[in-house]
Amino acid sequence: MPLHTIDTARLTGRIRELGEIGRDAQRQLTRLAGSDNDKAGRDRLVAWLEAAGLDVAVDRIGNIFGIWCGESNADVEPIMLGSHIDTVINAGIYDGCYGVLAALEVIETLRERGVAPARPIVVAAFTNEEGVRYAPDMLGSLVHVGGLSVEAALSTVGTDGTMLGEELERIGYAGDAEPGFLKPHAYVELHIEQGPVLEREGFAIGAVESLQGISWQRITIDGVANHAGTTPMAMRCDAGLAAARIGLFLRDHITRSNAPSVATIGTMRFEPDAINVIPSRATFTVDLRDPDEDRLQGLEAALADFLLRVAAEEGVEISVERLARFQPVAFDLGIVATIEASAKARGLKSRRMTSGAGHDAQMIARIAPTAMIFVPSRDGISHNPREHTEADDLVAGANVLLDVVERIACSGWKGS
Ligand code: HGY
Ligand code: MN
Ligand code: MN
Repeated sequence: MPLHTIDTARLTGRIRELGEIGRDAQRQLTRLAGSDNDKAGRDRLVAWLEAAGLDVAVDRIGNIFGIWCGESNADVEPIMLGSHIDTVINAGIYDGCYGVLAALEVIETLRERGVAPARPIVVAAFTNEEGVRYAPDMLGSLVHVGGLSVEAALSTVGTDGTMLGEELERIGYAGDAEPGFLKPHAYVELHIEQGPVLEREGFAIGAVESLQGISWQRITIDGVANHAGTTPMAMRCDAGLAAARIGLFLRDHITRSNAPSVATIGTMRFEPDAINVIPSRATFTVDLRDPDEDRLQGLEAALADFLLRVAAEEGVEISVERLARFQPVAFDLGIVATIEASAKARGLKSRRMTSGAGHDAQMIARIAPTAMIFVPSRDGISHNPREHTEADDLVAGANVLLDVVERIACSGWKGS
């Protein structure tokens, strides 16, 4: 099979161009799901998909699909590629976008090389993968696989009080296709690693065989506002101090357990939020992850026990709201082996690995053979404007995706 190669300038040019959409006066890039910036990014992607001659469909949760049937039978289950183009706050330009644009690049390259796949090939851009404005994350792909009803998803209220369904209507991406209307024969997602492993160990390609479990909670602590100067420490019901103890507990508990678990308090809000008032309320989120489901449950249980202890010791009330909970996922080892074979044929060093980040692939794995391809992240940085992957690595990953698609789409591959 000839080793085709994608068009480097077209792929890297589009990544840069999409990366310019949604920047503020300080050049910070933010395209939260359902926002005007998200619309602008979506519009640009749809224009590229249409210019490439793909049929574009949008479903009721706003998932965008670019469909290339070629000479294949439109009723045959497609190969689905893709990721997301919504971002976190003050984001980099590669997270998600690289996978969607590389998927489009693969289709255009196959067509330019006159390859006639036996199956349709679909580019998917799933809604609200990041989950920053609306929880849970991977919302669009979760609805696609039937893990959440589209009605429940559309009525999700965001951190800003908006409703996802209304925002999708407002930006013109409340589509009419029924979620899940496309059941893939296989799904392959190309993504930056967003961690330090590939760069540190000198690998060009990650053949991702699994993805860790995720637990998101919002914790609200109610104490008693009081004077910062007159209230003796022993008399305080300090919601802020209780929150600080919980952060320290998580770090120390994980350090002691010597496990690969991770815990993040990414958002924190005090009320009344005044320098000389003991906080009456602290509201914050806890993101827990672990590749092992039992260990993740153990971590959740240890946190729940500590919340009871802190409530009693600090004289505060604590309530917890579940925002997301996804178990670890194992990917299709047949596709993983195809990724490794492509890397080898191209002289690229690859290693198997698990994903620390959540991805749409972890949802699609529920309905089809699925795997991921990673490329290195410089300094292991992501969810940060310093996020960067070298062009050679971007091209290498896209070429491996090209090979895997050709192998699956043109060879009657049946999965492992
Ligand atoms: O949270 C995650 O891992 C992903 O970026 N949504
Ligand atoms: Mn991502
Ligand atoms: Mn992300």
